[in-house]
Amino acid sequence: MRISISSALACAAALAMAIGATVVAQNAPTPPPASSAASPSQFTGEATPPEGPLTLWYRQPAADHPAVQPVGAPAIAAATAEWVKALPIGNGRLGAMVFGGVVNERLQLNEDTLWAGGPYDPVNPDAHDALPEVRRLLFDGKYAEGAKLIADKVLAKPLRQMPYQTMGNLQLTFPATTSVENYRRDLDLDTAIARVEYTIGDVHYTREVLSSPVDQVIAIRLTASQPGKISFKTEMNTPQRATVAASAPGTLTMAGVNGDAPGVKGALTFETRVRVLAQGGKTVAEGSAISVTGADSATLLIAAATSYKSYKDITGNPHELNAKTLATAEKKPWTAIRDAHIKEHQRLFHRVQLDLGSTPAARRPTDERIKDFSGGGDPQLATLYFQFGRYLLISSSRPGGQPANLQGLWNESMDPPWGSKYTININTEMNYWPAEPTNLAECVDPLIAMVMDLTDTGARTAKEMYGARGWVVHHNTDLWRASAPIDGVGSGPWPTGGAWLALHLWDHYDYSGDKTFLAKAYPALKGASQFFVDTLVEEPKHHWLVTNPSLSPENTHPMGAAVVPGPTMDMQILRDLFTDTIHAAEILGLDGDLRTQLAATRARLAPSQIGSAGQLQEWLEDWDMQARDVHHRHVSHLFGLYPSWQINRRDTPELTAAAKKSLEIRGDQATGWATAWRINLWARLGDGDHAFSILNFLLSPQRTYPDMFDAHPPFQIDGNFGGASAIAEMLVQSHNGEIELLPALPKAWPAGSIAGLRARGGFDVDLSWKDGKLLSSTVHSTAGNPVRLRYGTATKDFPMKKGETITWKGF
Ligand code: FUC
Repeated sequence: MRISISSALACAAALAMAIGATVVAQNAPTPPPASSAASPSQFTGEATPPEGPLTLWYRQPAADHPAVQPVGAPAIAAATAEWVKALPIGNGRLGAMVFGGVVNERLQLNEDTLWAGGPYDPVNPDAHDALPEVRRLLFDGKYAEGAKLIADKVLAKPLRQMPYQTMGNLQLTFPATTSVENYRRDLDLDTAIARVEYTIGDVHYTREVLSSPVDQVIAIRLTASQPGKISFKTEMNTPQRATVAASAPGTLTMAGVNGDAPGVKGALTFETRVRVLAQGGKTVAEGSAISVTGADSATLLIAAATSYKSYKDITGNPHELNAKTLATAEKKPWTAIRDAHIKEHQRLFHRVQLDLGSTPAARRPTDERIKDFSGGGDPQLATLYFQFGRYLLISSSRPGGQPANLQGLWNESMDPPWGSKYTININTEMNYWPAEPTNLAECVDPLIAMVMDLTDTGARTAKEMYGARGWVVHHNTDLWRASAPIDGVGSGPWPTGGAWLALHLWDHYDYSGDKTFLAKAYPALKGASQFFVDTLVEEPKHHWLVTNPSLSPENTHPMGAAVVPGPTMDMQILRDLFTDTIHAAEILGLDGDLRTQLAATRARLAPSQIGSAGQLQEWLEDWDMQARDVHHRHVSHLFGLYPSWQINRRDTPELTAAAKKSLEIRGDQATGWATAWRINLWARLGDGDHAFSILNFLLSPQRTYPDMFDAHPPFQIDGNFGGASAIAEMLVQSHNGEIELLPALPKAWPAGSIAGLRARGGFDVDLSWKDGKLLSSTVHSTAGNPVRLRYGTATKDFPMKKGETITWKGF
């Protein structure tokens, strides 16, 4: 169903009338006021550091904090420079950035289905007939001509996908004050609660903010050390087309429609509703605000929803959903909401404990620690970074919600960088790299659900564009599961995004041994493989089977284009895809003929080749050293080394040496996610010190903002997830029935322990080390597979039963 903007606004107004409110404001699409306005001029005293070691904390509100700019990178906008000092909370679906102002508190709000546009299908109807000629041109080496034909006939219409958008802001205004004492704001990763506390005169104020996965609300609790001291005004604003209305005694409703994007009109409705529940004092709904004066304490509950039900069904009723959510939540006392939230968060968060050692530096404010991390002496900051990555995944990707996008869940813009979408030529996959090894398998559910949707929209694209069976997705997708090639000829015509995503289904099985899940996932693996059985073509020189057209993500080769037949990365992804599909079919006892066919096709894929500089070739031709940017951020051809295992130190030493050479040529420093990928790769090479030296760069102000968000200037969350994955990868690696203990331990972490990691084959792994040597490991089997443990050159085989636990000291 398509709704016009005017009729949607009329609906929103009618809705506001129906609940007894007056429509008083229709927000203009302007940015929210800076939260620094009317800040106290003096911050005195020194707040004590928080007790818990897994806490990010600061001595100033985000707006008063010294300005940040990532060093050695393009400048970011002033609003963004403030936003990356605010602290993220989320329940997988509802997110907020908490700024921690004393006079003006701002919560920038997100709901994970509030994207622009509506259901659409961008396949270019001319693509099918143009593709044979494109293939011929690329096989003939006429790359520029091939690129032009793709641009003219193959790329999607519209050319861009839909962006993820902000819902707006909740603003709380407290009485003006000139001076505060002992200010502190923090984010406790252990409880998933953001806190602000300070003293004005003889009154101590505390604010707690959480996003509950249990009650599906963002909840704010305001308390003071003396009765009658809580006074504030609550308002909302948004750059969306929306109305805000207050109704007595304490409800604020913002209702509207999502944004249009080129070629697709906004078709969703959304509503954000706030209940202000004050204890004592007076609550008044006036204009478009709720004011509370002289209360003892107050709780604010924020519910938000859109009409999105699925990528093809937008008939939800956000008003009814919010009313139901709030009716349940407001019956609960604050402590019940808080306790249930903490319990559910800790169910996931507590599964992994990491200790890399701690020094007095761990008591300092987080922003100061980031400035000094590369000086050494603060190993606990790496622990905090690791657990922050896990916290972000728990907060942005929970069953039933959308997968973590380029900014996870947090975005203040209507038009964020790269649309804050799902870029699947590295970024979305990287978001999920830490999920299985760091024991957050449930967090992968939204990704799996998205892949299932894509088997549907991607089947349409496979048929209409390529006349092929199965399903295909190119380098991006969005809320509407668009799957055609977008953006431009240097990035869009890459057909292997869906195949890479499908590998995550196999991984989900590999870490759990859950055959019921595998049976559900198998059709997606099979469909991904079938698409390539139908579309791979024989290249004329060696008669290898290759993708065509394709590209090595976003890298321009020396022939002046990016498009080519058979880039190395495609071949590596397909080798894994066919292997996993065959394996799954064997386990499930299905599709004997397909297994034989996939094995034969796999044998004819172009191999990974070693070039004249000793490097792993990125393309079929030995072009690497002539490429326009030999330090390019993508290291796509090293997919085989990480995340894949097809190139590894033991089975393929020559290719591993070539991958190392490529990595050396590319260099250590890149943008956020690309830096994180390099750390994972060096961990796979078994070089902990090199991995650690790059971690120093990732965890410096050059790539980490004060709130620990990753700088891909401005911000992209994949570097956080890739960094967390890399730390796990330095401590434990698992593949092919083998678990390697401390494969890349740096000298900087001589003693430590980790508990609760997961390994392939269905194992929980704990281990500790001292003086750089393994002390002991404990491995618990949850699937009953045998395992080989490896430490250095020592190995030992254990024929494990399900439920069995063994310990091994590495000799
Ligand atoms: C890929 C990367 C960019 C950016 C974008 C979202 O295109 O090459 O650096 O991360 O995704």
